[in-house]
Amino acid sequence: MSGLTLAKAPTQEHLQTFEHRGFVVIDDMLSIDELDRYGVAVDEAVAKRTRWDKRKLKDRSRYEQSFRQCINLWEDAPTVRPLTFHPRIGGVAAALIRADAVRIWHDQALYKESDGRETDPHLDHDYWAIEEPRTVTAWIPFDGSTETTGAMGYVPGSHKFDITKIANIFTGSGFDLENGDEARGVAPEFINVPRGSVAFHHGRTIHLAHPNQSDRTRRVHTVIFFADGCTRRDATHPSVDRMGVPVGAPIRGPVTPIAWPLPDGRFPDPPPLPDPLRPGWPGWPKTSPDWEPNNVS
Ligand SMILES: O=C(O)CCC(=O)C(=O)O
Repeated sequence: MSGLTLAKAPTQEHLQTFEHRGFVVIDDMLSIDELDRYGVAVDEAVAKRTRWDKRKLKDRSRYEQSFRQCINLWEDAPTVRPLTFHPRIGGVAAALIRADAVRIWHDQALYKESDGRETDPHLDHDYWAIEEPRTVTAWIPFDGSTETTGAMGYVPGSHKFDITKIANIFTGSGFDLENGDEARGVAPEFINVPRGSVAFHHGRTIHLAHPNQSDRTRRVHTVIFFADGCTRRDATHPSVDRMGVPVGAPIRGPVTPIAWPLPDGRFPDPPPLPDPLRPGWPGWPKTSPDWEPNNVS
């Protein structure tokens, strides 16, 4: 931690950086005590969700070799809830996308194990069923991140590139930053995030991550926020399908509750489990082995 007091609001410089570059790292967001506590909470939640999966890294799909992905841990892990709905993080997210209130699209742990491969270049917004590009992800590394543990890289300004091509990292390898034109020839900037800091990226910013060449898992929790009032795009995604939100309607309901400001200062209650259950989502593991690879981010 670089400061004595925890950050409460983004500075003008943070806001401008996010506006122009599509990502910003904000220091001193979480105390050592919080990192320790929430780190254990997410470790336990990930272990519980993935206890069925005895496959070695090399036997998983290419996508799954980038990280273990567990979505909406806040729903089945009450100890994770205070992190997902942390007012300091939600408040910063709202300020960055200039929203009076933000909802969560979903949270997710992204645990890149030792030898985990790189995260392929992509932008998130096209994977979601949100019409308006008023979205931001908080990327929270419990141990910080370095070049060797799987640091994130961002293409500065790419949130304004109006990219129409969709990067499929679930079955393919994402954008080709060297030969493709999506990144407009702009090289990604890789960022080491100090412990206690949080990296925020816009939903349309191209990003990727290095492989994990260390002998420890890169333990990261992320929360995706969107401005309250955003509407459903004509696309399928559990976050809206579970609530039956019609196309064009505001995305409001118990799967995507208000994260900031918290109504009455209370954490939201979890919604009913998804039906059917699916890998990586609340209620998993399924007992039968007929799982399918995750195909949502
Ligand atoms: O943590 C990673 O390796 C990738 C993160 C990512 O793609 C995201 O948070 O949108």
